[in-house]
Amino acid sequence: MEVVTFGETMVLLAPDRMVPLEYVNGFHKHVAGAETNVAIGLARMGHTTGWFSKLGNDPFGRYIRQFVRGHGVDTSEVRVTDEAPTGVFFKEQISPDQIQVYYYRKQSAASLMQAEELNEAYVGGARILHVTGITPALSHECRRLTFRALEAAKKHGTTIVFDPNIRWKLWNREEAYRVLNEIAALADYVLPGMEEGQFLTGCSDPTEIADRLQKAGAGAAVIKLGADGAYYSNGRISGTDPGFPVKRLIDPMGAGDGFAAGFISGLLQGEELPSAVRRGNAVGSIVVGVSGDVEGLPARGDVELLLAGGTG
Ligand code: CKP
Ligand code: MG
Repeated sequence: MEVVTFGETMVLLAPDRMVPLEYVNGFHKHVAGAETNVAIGLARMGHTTGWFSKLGNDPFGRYIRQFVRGHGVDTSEVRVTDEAPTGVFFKEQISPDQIQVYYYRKQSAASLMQAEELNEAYVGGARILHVTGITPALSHECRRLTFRALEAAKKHGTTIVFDPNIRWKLWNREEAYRVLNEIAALADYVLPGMEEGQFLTGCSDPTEIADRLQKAGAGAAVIKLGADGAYYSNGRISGTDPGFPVKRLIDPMGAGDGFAAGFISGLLQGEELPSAVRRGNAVGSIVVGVSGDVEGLPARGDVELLLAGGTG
């Protein structure tokens, strides 16, 4: 397997109209989870990926597994439990960039993942382990599982890519600060958004944020700047990739995961930091033009076209 990732994937119920949620009558069912967004994105670009989690023994759990597996992601390490239901969440979108989410995921099946259940060989056998800051926020055990997975990656020489993906609805600031910084220090690549970088380091400038993260132990830092692209540094090379103009902003959710998928795809192809970042920006800019988290993830050819200066 080239990439392994793990975390909670839920059914997303997205309203059929851009009005406050209390006025919505119809919803569309989607599958969403930062980690499966990345795994599916990578699979679509031709990479081998695996995702593990815990799903409820219910229709949504079966739907998620079939959906993820249907996109070519290995789900052999996914567990099923009778103890809790599969998590769901609702999206409220009043305008293209005004989005709120409402989670129904407390004590969900995924939050019952156990550190002891980790298949170390599965993580150690991958070239890259993708980790997000959502998983350690789910429960105490999920936090232990996250650190166990990081340990397994370290032990087997698996490269760690970390997206902090801070979700304020899931934990308090002190805990988030401590745990996410601890993970960042273990990672080969840290991919925060600007606000996340500011929170983690207390610095306001992308160059300072990247510096701080590296001084604390991270191999390289890539600070995502939204429409302005991304700043990157590994201590040897640094710079800003300006990104790609977005023709149609339909749904910014999943953009960060698209970036991660493109970036990881670049690393797997042996690209240097600047090209991998450019590939991340290319995928991110394509994803925001389509509604849904995974629906807009491009095939390899579409990314190459955009990188070559075509329309993407
Ligand atoms: O940072 P992004 O907009 O790329 O992440 C969106 C995902 O996993 C979404 O799919 C949702 O399920 C989540 O983040 C989450 O748990 O908030
Ligand atoms: Mg994100």
